[in-house]
Amino acid sequence: MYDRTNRPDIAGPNTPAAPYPIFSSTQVFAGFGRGSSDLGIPTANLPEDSFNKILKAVAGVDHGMGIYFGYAKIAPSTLSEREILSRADIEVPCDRNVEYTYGRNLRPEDQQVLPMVMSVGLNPFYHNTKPSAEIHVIHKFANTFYGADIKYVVLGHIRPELDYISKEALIDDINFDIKVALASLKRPAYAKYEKDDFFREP
Ligand code: RBF
Ligand code: MG
Repeated sequence: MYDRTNRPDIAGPNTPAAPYPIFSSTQVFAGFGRGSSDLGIPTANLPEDSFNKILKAVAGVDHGMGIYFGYAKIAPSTLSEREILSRADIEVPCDRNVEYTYGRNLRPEDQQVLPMVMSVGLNPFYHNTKPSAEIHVIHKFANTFYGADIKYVVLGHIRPELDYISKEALIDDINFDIKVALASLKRPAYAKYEKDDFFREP
């Protein structure tokens, strides 16, 4: 049983080991909006194939649904408006009013390679019926960026996905995940991915 009251400050070995690094490129779409409004921790929601890709990559080696860390880079969409609109899995139907800006108002500082924590699973606290993959980029963005491009590299696993007795307990654990991610990424064999060719302009 995972003990959330006695968590290590750092995750994984000193050098990323298989199946890491896991590289991926996709687009950001709108979720329920709970990350920002309910938790104060906004997440970039990814299409369902991103969830499948991570679970497949960690199958048999790691822990499946859970919390991961690495680096991410957000950029204005390179797709044409028509291509974006044809991707039904990016603009999921949701009842709230969401503005798709496709990352057009991202500032230069928002487009750097930034540390991230990633949640892959069913969000048991919210009783989601569909699995999801979402990334919280550890950075203060000025605007939302629905429809933007996102590139990310997953470098390790932090903990399994948990259910919680309160929202505050979930927020505490996410804040601890952020600390663990930052400490884990300080190690040179992890930090070097910030400069990886994968993140260079095409
Ligand atoms: N949801 C859960 O139900 N259980 C978790 O253990 C959990 N851990 C998370 C860890 C991180 C780093 C992040 C960014 C999210 C986590 N969530 C978890 C997902 C959270 O419920 C979700 O981001 C919001 O519901 C918005 O979609
Ligand atoms: Mg979200």
